[in-house]
Amino acid sequence: MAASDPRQNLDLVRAVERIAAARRVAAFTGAGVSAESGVPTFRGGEGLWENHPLEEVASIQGWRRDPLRVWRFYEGRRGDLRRIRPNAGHYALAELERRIPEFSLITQNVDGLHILAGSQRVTPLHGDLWRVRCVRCNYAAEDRTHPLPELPPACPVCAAHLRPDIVWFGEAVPLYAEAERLASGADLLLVIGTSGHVYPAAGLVQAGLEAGAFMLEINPEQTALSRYAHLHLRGPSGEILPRLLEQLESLEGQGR
Ligand code: BJW
Ligand code: ZN
Repeated sequence: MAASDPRQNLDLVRAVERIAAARRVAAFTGAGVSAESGVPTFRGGEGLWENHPLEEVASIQGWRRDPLRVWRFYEGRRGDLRRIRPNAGHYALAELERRIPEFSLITQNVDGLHILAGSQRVTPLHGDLWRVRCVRCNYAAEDRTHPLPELPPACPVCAAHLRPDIVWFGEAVPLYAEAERLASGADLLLVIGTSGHVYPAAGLVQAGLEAGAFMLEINPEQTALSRYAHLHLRGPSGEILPRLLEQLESLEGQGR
């Protein structure tokens, strides 16, 4: 987003005014928000899945077929993540949460970067790369050990396999009802860095719109959700979100 483009600057001002006027804001993020931290997105040129067929490493069928292969894939992801830090977009969202009393963040990302940046009200819709859970009993825990001493790891309670605590294709999304409550209670929905291809997550946008929310999309590309956006700020979230925050601060400084 070029700083000198007058139409885009006008859109930025409109977006800031919406944020300043909103009572309840729900941000809905996807892989794009972490792209500038160096986390590959799922779809498109450098898509994460190019070397790993999606259905083999992120589906319950793939897990049943070959748990070791799935764990090797997730160990690679966990290893990469140890070197990765939140970017300016994550920090701007954490700051927005501090400024807006009713602000919630629903993320499809499993990288934990929103929490690391300081966001507190986070609903991790598709799970968490740093959590494991037992396939047999109720054991579930955070485990940041890397590399894990054995793959697949064994449950300390019942010795069955532990799996990554991630929502795979074909699995129910346990936090969906909570996320839907947040999206449909918002008067402003920020949709950031998601292609909108994966359901039921993308259905949150519909839920928010049906309840009357204004939808602001931040994405360098057109997406499956763009046609529902009232306003689309086209550009990387690591640049746009800090600019929104900066302008919000100056608007508040003017006593508005
Ligand atoms: C930037 C940027 C920058 C780039 N700044 N932006 C047919 C139709 C509809 C649905 C289905 C169907 N067939 C099957 C389904 C269901 C299926 C589904 O949706 N499939 C579709 C792919 C077709 N969904 C499921 O299976 C879900 N469960 C379910 O439906 O359960 C039913 C059930 C009920 C009861 C009992 C049992 C079952 C579960 C879905 C789980 C998804 N999990 C994954 C992988 C696990 C996580 C992991 O290992 O990492 O989650 S899939 C993957 O996609 C990941 C993501 O969270 C998710 C969304 O991707 P996201 O975030 O949108 O990333 P990208 O790469 O797609 O987009 C990146 C965007 O960023 C782009 O727009 C870029 O332009 C942008 N960008 N740089 C801002 N700097
Ligand atoms: Zn167990």
